[in-house]
Amino acid sequence: MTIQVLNGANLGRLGTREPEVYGTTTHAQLVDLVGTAARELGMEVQVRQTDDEGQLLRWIHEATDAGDPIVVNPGGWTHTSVVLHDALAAVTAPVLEVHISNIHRREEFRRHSYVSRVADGVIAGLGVEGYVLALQWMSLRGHR
Ligand code: DHK
Repeated sequence: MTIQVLNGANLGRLGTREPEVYGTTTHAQLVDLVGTAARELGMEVQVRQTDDEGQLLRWIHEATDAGDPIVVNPGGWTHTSVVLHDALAAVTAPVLEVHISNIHRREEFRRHSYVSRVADGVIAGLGVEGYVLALQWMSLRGHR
């Protein structure tokens, strides 16, 4: 079993994109952070990012077929994508939704998530450490 950490639109721009909102950790550093945490927890993890919504759907379909748990930060698709909701609705393994920023403290349009309805839990506002916390929860629940 591999935990699939899937990052969506604009998350490849971490580090330089609105650092006051998303911090200064780059996506490459996030991959290292998550990889280190996974090793410490004895888990297999794969971290990927895409700006192509179809690609994100295909990765979700692959994870669904493999029975892999998913940690997903869809970026802006969180607030817009019925197709993302529908893909995640078919996942039987755990799904955690992660946001680096606290989406409830920001613009009104970020308050609604199509993903939360089909996620087991949501972590928002805890920075990139939210991904590590998501892995810890997976580990506590025995998903590794
Ligand atoms: C990332 C984005 O790109 C935004 O579109 C979301 C999320 C919030 C985050 O906080 O990680 O609204």
